[in-house]
Amino acid sequence: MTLRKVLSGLLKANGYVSGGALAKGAGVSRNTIWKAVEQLRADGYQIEAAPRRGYKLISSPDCLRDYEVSLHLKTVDLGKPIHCLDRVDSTNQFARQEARQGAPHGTLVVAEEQTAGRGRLGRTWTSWPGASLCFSLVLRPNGVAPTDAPQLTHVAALAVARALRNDLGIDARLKWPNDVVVDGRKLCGILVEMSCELDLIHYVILGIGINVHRPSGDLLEGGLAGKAAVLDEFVGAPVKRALLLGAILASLEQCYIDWLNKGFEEIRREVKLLSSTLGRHVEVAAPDGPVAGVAVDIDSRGALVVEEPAGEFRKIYAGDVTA
Ligand code: BT5
Repeated sequence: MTLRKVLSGLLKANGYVSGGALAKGAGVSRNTIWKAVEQLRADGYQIEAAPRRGYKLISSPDCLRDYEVSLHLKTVDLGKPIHCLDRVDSTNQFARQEARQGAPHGTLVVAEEQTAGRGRLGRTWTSWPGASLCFSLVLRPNGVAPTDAPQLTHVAALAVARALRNDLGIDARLKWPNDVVVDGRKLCGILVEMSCELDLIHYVILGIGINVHRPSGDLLEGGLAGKAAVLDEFVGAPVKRALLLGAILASLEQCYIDWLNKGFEEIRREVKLLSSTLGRHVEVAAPDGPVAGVAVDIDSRGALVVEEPAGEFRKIYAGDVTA
């Protein structure tokens, strides 16, 4: 808490701020401020100290520590509480354990490194320590029917795309059902998992993985070469992951509340506008066999509607699209 308050004081000052003023703002002693500054320096913050002028923040590292993440939260529920982990098998797995033990709606789990990041259907999500943003949220959508929960994938994808478009000016598009793509390459994957009874959702775990920096070495080669996008390369400068996380959570909270209050229709309309799938000839690996045709719609339940060459319309609720 002290670190957060000191960092916040340094950021607000936008220049030098005295130790006395920081101490007053944080409600602690000047000695505690001195220790907090030393801790922040050890964590990679560059802080200048000058006699009679105080402290000045010169630069911040791209870190995902809880005090840095919480500083950029603009949400009411999402991100409260926060678990920032150095290393975990999968943030979705960790969040699920938390949810089972009663973690509240909005609980955020973010990790610097995932050792067993998951995609859908047992696939792997690859991430790189220091270069990726991987996080999961515990959601408790009270009153929503389990059959409507798959819409959350679209809600989340739209929220990520909106944040990237509005805050970073990136032409982010949505590839049905769970990818955010830029220039046809996958920048972000979304994994929605749910625990429910026939007519009651216990909780939903929403996991989001984003490639932010290009990993060092040849780590993006092999299977992901040419298929994965890296955010920095579209922004033209290194993106701070804590800031990005704050922007995505704000956007997500807005989309989520709209979805709860107004239903799926408005979200669906915007998803369709940003879709990179609609209007194209696609091949879909659907659970009951391959389907090929033109993707013509996303229906009121989030299913992809494909018009086959014979003129028949097929609704696909889950699958992988190759365009
Ligand atoms: C997804 O699955 O795209 C869901 C990814 C969700 C990852 C987040 S990270 C935080 C949370 N914790 C987890 O354990 N998971 C979530 P799917 O549509 O099945 O896509 C998986 C496929 O995407 C893989 O088979 C690869 O082809 C490709 N892929 C894997 N890593 C990638 C990356 N970093 N960038 C682009 N594509 C990737």
